[in-house]
This record gives sequence, structure tokens and C-alpha cells, in this order.
Amino acid sequence: MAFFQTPPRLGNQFEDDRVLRAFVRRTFPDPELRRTVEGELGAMGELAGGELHRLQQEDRERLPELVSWDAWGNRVDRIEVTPLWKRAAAIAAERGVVATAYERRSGALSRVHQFALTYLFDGSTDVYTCPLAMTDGAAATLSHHRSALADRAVPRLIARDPARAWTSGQWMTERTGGSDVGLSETVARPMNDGSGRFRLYGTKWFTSATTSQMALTLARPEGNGPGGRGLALFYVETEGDEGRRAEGLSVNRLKDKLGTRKVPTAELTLDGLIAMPVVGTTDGVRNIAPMLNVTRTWNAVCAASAMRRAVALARSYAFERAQFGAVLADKPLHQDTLAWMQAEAEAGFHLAFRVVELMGVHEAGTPTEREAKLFRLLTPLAKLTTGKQAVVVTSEALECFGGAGYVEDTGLPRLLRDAQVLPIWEGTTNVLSLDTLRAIAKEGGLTALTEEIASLTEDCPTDLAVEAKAARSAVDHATSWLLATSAASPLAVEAGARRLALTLGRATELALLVRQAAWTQANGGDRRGTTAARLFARRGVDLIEETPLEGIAELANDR
Ligand code: MFK
Repeated sequence: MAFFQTPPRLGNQFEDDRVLRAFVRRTFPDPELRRTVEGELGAMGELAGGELHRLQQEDRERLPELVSWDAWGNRVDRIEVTPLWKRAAAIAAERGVVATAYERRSGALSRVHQFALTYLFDGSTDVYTCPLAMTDGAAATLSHHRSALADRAVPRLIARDPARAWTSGQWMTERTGGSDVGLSETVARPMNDGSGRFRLYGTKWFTSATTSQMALTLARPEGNGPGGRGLALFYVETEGDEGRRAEGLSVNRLKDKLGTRKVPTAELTLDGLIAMPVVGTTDGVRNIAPMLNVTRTWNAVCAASAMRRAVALARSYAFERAQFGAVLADKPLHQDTLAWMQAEAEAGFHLAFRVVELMGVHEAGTPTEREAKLFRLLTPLAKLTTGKQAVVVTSEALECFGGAGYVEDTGLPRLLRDAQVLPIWEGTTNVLSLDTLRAIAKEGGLTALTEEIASLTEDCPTDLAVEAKAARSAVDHATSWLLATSAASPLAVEAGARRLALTLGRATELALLVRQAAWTQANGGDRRGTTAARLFARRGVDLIEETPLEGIAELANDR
């Protein structure tokens, strides 16, 4: 009997990615360094489209398991991950998916080098990027504070030998506080043995990838005041003797989640777990913020990666699937759909990688004042903007397959399930919108962003002038709205914070698309980026609503 549907196929995920390849050509001016980086990306692209993708399909129905007891009645709380994750862990270490940022072989471009590897790796590893993101966040935070803890942990966090490599957790969320972390109830009691160590008592309600060998976490030293200032940032190790959990740490259960199903997300009880303060015994929220900014950047890069994978699969299928007398790739309406998905994916890529570039400059110790402000503001903007885009694009990708996109054994529903977490964890869209207001008020990032958009769009070719103007007008409109509304009503600023943040995020995306399209036009004449910029601009950038609508509270709380 004829087999009448052809599944989508993936090739080398670097070779097939016009956007990443052009970006690497533009950002790495030194040809020798570029060849080295392209070689590593090509190898990762081969794994992502080949071995890892095949393993991902085979691994589809497996889930991580919590083994609470061993055969002899000992409480062990061991978590078994699936074969895909085991292979992903080895590849991540060997290929330096975290280490590349710390080895600095590419100087100030080391973050671009590292996150380009991440972007390729993410799509075929069922969110193994979650533990890697936290590992990177912990390595960055510990390195910043240079201490015996850093000397002990960082070499393991960035090891290329899989047998030596550690990952880190980031235990923040408690039953009382997902967004409002200052409500955390975990208590820290000094051990008073001259070591400076504490014991922690409390419950962590969501801890992601709880297979890590260490974690950074928050707890309130006894006697400290309330809120985030009364918390302190602690380092803990999670493994005890003979493969057991460390004393004072138990895994209550794994969460049953909509997506990220390969990620073992646990509820933990801390009952005397030994912990060491990372930096002082107060201001835990402020001190963990640098870690959050690293993991939020991972989130943005992985959102871009999710969109890229969704479009790649949908595009491949469009060349195979014939309906109404032609393959979908030749149908104007399907082309229109794939083109806007591509434009959104391309925009998200450029925003995420602008933050990545700035992170690299920051870590190389050479940022200008404008770059420092921009980095602070663009981090939440990239996280919140790309998180929302990833859900829309992956949802549309499932629809591109018709009923097949809704059927589990195609492997396609995972795309949407895994994307749905991106606007939730690491701060929801609303929390990140409030962080945007914080970055603007405290660090004055809006002027830096206005200057950035002006500089990205100056000297653009005439056929991109309309799009350049749309980006500049949107940021100007956002600025004037913020000034006027702040003077009139702080509550109205809060109500409009998401529209403000998305306008700034999308305006930056448009400006980055214009800049990249101008470059590709001038360097080889490729015009696909120009079409992406135009399409993206037509989909809407300025979301500001000038005046608050009466009756919102009544409608929201309608009961
Ligand atoms: C695929 C990629 C994978 C990604 C990894 C996934 C792993 C998933 C793990 C998790 O999801 S872990 C849980 C994540 N949880 C959050 O992200 C918490 C979300 N909530 C917030 O971010 C709130 O905004 C916050 C907890 C920070 C609010 O707390 P507070 O106590 O009301 O903060 P406050 O008083 O505004 O700020 C305290 C200090 O921190 C201030 O500095 P000062 O003390 O000097 O005044 C702030 O400026 C500073 N701060 C806050 N956010 C900052 C920041 N500084 C820099 N960057 C930031 N983002």
C-alpha cells in the first residue's frame, strides 16, 4: 500500500540557516577566527540535524524518573534522565556549549560564538539548555565574586570532560513567591562552627533540572528583615556519599507539566542542607539578579531557536505535501504564512543576539556607557518579546501540518509545549515588563535605546526607509507616552507596561532587521532579509495605546 505522507526532514542546521550564517559573516571580521567558528557551528549543525534529531524522535515517549529508595531501603532520591539527555550532556560538555564563553577564544565575540552553538544545539535536545542556562548563570555569578567557592565550582561548571562536568540549579521559587521572590520562607541558621556555613530549612516548590551537583539559592538568615533585602544568596552542593542526596535534602516529587517533559522539575525539602553565602548575608534578590540576566538571555536565544526549528520543519513539509493540485510551497496563501513566520523568527534571532553581543562586550570589560545601559534594558525586552513570538510561531507551525501537527507520534506537539514555558519561567511577560520599567527608571536605558535604533537605521538603503522610520517612530511614541503618563498616573504606566515593553522590543527587532538587510544587500545582494523587515513592519510594531480605557478593572474582575 502506498505511504502517502512524507515526514519533514532536517539537514545540517548551520548550513541550512541563512540568517545565522549571514550574521556570523557580518560579526566576525577576522577570516581566520570566522573559519574556526564556522567549523564548530557546522559540526554542531550536523549533530542537530542528524544524530541528535534521530535520538530525539526515538526518545519521544520517555520521561525522567525519580527513584526515592534503593533496593535495601535507603532513601536515595536519585533522578534518572532519558538517553537523549545523557547524550546531550556529553555533547554539551565536549563541544563547550557553556565553556566557550569562559575560554574567551573569540575575545569579545566569545558570547556570540557560544550562543550560536547553543542556538543550534537547543532544537534537538528537548530543553537540555535548561540546566546549561543555570550552569552558565552560576558560573558567571560565582566568577564575579571570586572566592574559594568559585575556585571549587567554576572549573567544573565549564569543564569539557563529561566525567568532570557539573551543572547547577537555580532554586528560587517557593509556594509563597513565584514572581515576588522576596516572600521566600526558607530560613538559614548559622552553624557557628567557625566555617561561615549555614543550614537551610524550607521548601522549594519548583526546581528545574534537579540533577545538578550544585545550586545557587535564596534563604533568609535568622534575624534578617523581610523582602528581598533580608534574603541572602547561598551556594549548596546536592550530592552526598555513595550516590545519595546530600544530607538535609529530599526530593518530594517531580512535577507533571504541560511541556519541558524531559526536564526533571522537582519539589524539594531542605531540612538542614549545608550552604555557604556567596556574597554577604543580605540583598539576595539583588545578588541573584546577574544570574537571572544570564538565564533570561538563554531564554531569548532558545526562543529564537524554537522558532527556527518550527519554520524549518514546516518549510520542509511544504515541499512534500501536495493539496489541491500543487505542493504547499507553491500555494500563495501558504507562502504568505511561512513568510511571516520566517520574519518573526528572524526578528527574534537578531534581538536575542544583540543582547548576546552586548554581554560579550560587557564581559570583555569594554562597554561604553550607552552599551552598559542598553544591555540592562534589552535583556528583559529580548526575553519577553521572543518568548511571546515563540508561542505564536510554534503554534502556527503545528497548523502548517494540519491534523498531523496535533498528533503525538509526529513529534510536532512538543514544539508548542516546550515553547509555552518560554514566557513563563525566568519571569513572566508581566514581571519582565515591570523589570523594563525598573531598568528605564533606575538606569535611564531609554535614551540609549533611542540612540541605538537611530544608529542601526541610519544610512539604510532607500527601499528600507519606511521600515527604518517605523522603528524610530515607535520608540519615540513609547518615550512620549511614558513621559506623559508618568506625570499623570503611575497606575496607568503599570497598566500599559506590557504594551510599552513589546513596542520597544519589536521596534528594536525591526531596526536590527533593517541593519542586517542593508548589510546583506551590500554584501552579495541577498534581498530576503529586506522582505523580512518589510513584512515584520507590516505585522505591527507600535502597540502603545494613548489613553487608558475606562472600565478595565470591572471587565477584568467581572463576576
Ligand atoms: C531555555 C532557557 C532556559 C532558561 C532556564 C530556565 C530555568 C528556570 C528556572 C526558573 O524559572 S527560576 C525562577 C525565576 N524567577 C524569576 O525570574 C523571578 C521573577 N521575579 C522578578 O524578577 C522580580 O522582578 C524580582 C524578584 C526581582 C522582584 O523582587 P524585589 O525584591 O521586589 O526586587 P527589587 O526590590 O525591585 O530589586 C531588588 C534589587 O535587585 C534592586 O537593586 P538595589 O537593591 O540596588 O536597589 C534591583 O534594581 C535589583 N534587580 C532586580 N531585578 C534586576 C535587578 N538588577 C539587575 N537586573 C535585574 N533583572
